[in-house]
Amino acid sequence: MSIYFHDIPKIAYQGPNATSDFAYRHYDPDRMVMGRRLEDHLRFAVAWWHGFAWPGGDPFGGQTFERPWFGDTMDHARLKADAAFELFGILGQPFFCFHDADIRPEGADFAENTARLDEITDYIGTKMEATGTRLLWGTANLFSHRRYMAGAATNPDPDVFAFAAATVKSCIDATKKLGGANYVLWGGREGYETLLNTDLKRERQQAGRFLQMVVEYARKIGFDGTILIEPKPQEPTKHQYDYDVATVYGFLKDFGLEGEVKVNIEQGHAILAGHSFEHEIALAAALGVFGSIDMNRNDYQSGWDTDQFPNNVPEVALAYLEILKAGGFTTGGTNFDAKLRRQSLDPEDLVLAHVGAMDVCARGLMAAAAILEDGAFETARVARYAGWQSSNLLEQDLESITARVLADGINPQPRSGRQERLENLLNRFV
Ligand code: XLS
Ligand code: NI
Ligand code: NI
Repeated sequence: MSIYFHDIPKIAYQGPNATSDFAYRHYDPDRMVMGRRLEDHLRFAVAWWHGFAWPGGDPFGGQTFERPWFGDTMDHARLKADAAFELFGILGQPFFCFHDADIRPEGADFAENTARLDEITDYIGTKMEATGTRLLWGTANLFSHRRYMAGAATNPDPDVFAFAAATVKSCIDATKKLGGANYVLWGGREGYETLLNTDLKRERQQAGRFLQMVVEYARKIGFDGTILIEPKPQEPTKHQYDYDVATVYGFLKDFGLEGEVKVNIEQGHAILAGHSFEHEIALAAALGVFGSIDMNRNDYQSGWDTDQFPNNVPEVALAYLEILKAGGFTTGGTNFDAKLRRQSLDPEDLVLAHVGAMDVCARGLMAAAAILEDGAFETARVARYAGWQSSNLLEQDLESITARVLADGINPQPRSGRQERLENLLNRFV
């Protein structure tokens, strides 16, 4: 029986000339690309929070969406889960992601929160078994409730640290119970508004010890998914400690966690940090910490984390190019941490947002694969660094190098970087 998405058909691949809105034009899950099914390359996930919990508010006005599951009882939570799995059945994407606060109503205290989380994850688990939809990652919402306004792990009040730690434990338990492939930590309130009231050094220590506890517990209970930090420079906090991939890597090194924790990189967060998405992915891959992505873009005029569905194939292609170069996803995937615009009231808006996004990503990934299979960029890159192939400079020191510069009369001649040629070449693929 349909809960919400009445009359919307299951979406199937119909090819680029399909006439219906309710069709995939490019996302053919079974298509083989570089030896792997497209579905297994992309590993799409629907985000519970934007799709089912977000009411359509903005700073100037409240709820615009009217969903039958909005309310704070467990009956509402079950209805929400029913609607979510109805959407998953329509889209046929393999994964979803959730925060504890998305799937259960807030209780009076930690014990009630945990009991409700247990109850609703039993319910969701049954639906997962019946449908085959899997959990890409679970996470704890440590930023919405007022108790977290001054941070969770980095709070000046140790009771808040304790409540957050217990909550994360309950969410790792729930993620393990549902067979989650990853567990994510995003620290929206882990930062500060003003140094006038902040002990930055202490807060950083608290965050480091908190993450060590998370890793210790996950390993102890045999959670075999990947633990991921999601970097973001600001919003909601003015300055967040997990600024970008480079900052997170330094933090992981500092607390001995670089072999234990990877990153979940979000397109919009990369832009907020002054980077491109592909830069963040390439850096994470180079440092051995690439894990997963949140594929949602910002509005480039407002310059804020507007969480829009992707709609730009060339942009997306560059991201998947770096992912494929890094060997593709292992436990990670493509999570649409993206919400509708607040005027998009209808059930079909939610369906079509995902359909378009999945098609854009499929085109991007196939373009990236074609670029790699063609090999022209790799040939150009190898040629650019060719001089290093026969060089032992990095084993020398400043004095021996100086002697060689003098003896050999080394006098370097600049060569073109050929950027425009490569940009033209790229446009043949996207
Ligand atoms: C917010 C983040 C958040 C995380 C999960 O900007 O993107 O949605 O992905 O807590
Ligand atoms: Ni975000
Ligand atoms: Ni995100």
